[in-house]
Amino acid sequence: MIAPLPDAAAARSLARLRPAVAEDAHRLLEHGDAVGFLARLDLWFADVHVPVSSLYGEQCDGLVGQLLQVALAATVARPADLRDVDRRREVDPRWYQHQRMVGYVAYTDRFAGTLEKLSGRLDHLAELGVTYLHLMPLLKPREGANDGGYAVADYRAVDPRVGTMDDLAKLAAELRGRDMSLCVDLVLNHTAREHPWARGWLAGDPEYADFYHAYPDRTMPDAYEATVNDVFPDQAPGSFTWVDEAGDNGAWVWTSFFPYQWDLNWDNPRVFAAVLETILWLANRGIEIFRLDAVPFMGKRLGTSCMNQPEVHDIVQAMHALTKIAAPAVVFKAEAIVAPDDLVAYLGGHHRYRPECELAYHNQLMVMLWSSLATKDARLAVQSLRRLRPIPAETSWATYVRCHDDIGWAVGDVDARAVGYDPPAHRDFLNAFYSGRYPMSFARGALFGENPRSGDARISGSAAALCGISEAKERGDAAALDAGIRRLVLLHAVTLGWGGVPLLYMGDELAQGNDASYRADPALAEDNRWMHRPYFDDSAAARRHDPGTVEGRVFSWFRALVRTRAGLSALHAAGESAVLPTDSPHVLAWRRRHPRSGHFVGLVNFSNESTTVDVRVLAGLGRLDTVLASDGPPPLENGRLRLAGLSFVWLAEE
Ligand code: OTU
Repeated sequence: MIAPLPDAAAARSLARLRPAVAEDAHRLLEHGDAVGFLARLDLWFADVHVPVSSLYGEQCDGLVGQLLQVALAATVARPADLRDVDRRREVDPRWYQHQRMVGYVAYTDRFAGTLEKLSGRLDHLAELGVTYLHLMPLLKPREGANDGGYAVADYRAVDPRVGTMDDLAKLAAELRGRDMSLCVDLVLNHTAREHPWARGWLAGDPEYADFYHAYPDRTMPDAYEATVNDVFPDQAPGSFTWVDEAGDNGAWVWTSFFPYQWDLNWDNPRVFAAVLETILWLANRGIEIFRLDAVPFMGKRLGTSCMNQPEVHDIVQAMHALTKIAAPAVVFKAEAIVAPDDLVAYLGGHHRYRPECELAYHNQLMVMLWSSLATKDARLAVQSLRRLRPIPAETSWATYVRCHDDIGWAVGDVDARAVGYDPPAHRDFLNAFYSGRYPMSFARGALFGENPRSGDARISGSAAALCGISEAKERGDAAALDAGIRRLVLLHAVTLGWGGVPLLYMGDELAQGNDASYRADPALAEDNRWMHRPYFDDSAAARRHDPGTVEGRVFSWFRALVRTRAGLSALHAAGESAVLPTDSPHVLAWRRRHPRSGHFVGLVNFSNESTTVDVRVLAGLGRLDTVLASDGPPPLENGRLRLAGLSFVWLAEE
């Protein structure tokens, strides 16, 4: 006998569950809202049922029914203004793909002091053309060291140092009034050890039984650690922490990150339900985009890296579908900083499309940009980006140059070898280069997370410091400063021209350098990622319109890139990006097209020297005009386009 298709099982489960849900929906919601809720239930049900049954067993009607009750309760509690956003997003469900989308990423305290004061910064964002504000972790963290807020002690309260939950809801409403969406971090992989779930688990409260992974002795931890990567080998070696109060005689608790961050046990359906309630509660405060932190770590399987396991995708798919049923305006962004072959799955790109996150960080593009800048050579970028699988048409990359984390050199061995690099040697070179140890390096970064056993390390440092701007300022070298600014602009010309949602990292629009002040704070001093998490520099911002200053030059380029991008329909995320092979090793060229647009072509030259490419690279792409370029339209010489050193060109079919 052939087993029935999972979708058939889902259809039968829906038939069983629907009448009761429909009755409740009509009782609790106004007619129109109930009709909408049930339509979404029908649309998304299989995307709930299939992953939930693979996670928690085929007999999951009871659990699914309970999760639907959570979704319905959240819809009932959803404020009227957010239901209006739902209606708008249901009419335009791909809103996050529009070329006008531009994100800005900031720490509330470092950007503005408090949530209340952040209102005063919205003009700055509007001036930049920002439509999406990602505020770094702001839910109430544990006291003391808290990994930049990624150790949450209470998901339903805001860090008192920046404000209250009411302040957050107020800010979200103000942002909506300006057509900006609020994005907030949601840490799903772990809670702080001070979180009530952890306290309840320690106290033996049956409600929280099995909320965390715990082992009485080293047998299982050792078995897992044989294949698990150490995330913070120097600051927090190992992936387990001995907790005296756990169980009868103490236990080893799974802590992938710092010892005070306890990994949740997602094998437990009550963890799933508790997190779902949390997400929907926060969505009802006005958060439109959830950045799902550290998702790859949520599934544990012996003998694997315990990253990117199939369970992770089941969890996120089910969570996503339930969120869509309750609060259709909400979208998910995956923070999965993983190898290129594992990345596309977070956007639902499996053997079949299974909706998962609408957005995911384009870590590979980011890494390739920095690698190309150091080598002045684009061949590795061309090789790896060409090999990346296309993403589902409903989804979108979040492109970025810098973020709050270190840069880990996710360079695929296959790709590195294909262009003649020895993979470990290339990673060593990048570390030496960006930490400024390499002779003649223009970079002023620092090594992060050095692993004495494997020799691996990553890089900290602000974009301006890594691009050579800081070093040029130190030496007072005007030509080097020019080059540094050109590098910073060139990198952003790629992220803003790639299609998808570009994320600008606070301070980069003003070329802010490293900030050493963290060293004076004992809770931060050990973690040099704080060097690239500066305070917003008001004096630098005051110079942003002065073309004679670094800030003025950088800021005006950022604005030009954003403004030009907003008018280019080829940059709508639903189109595809394809890397174009050129005959200059220094050039990265890519083409975009949307079914309703002409072509767009971007070209960047990573070399300080000018270079030429055969103009036939543009053959068949229509009549392309320069819409923005660092040095004006590229001259044509004997059938070759000349690109100035460290230049970018955006071409579009008018
Ligand atoms: C994330 O990063 C956050 O961005 C970090 O700031 C946190 O410290 C961490 O989670 C813990 O909450 O390993 O080096 O594939 O790369 O989740 C940073 C995803 C990290 C991981 C990522 C993690």
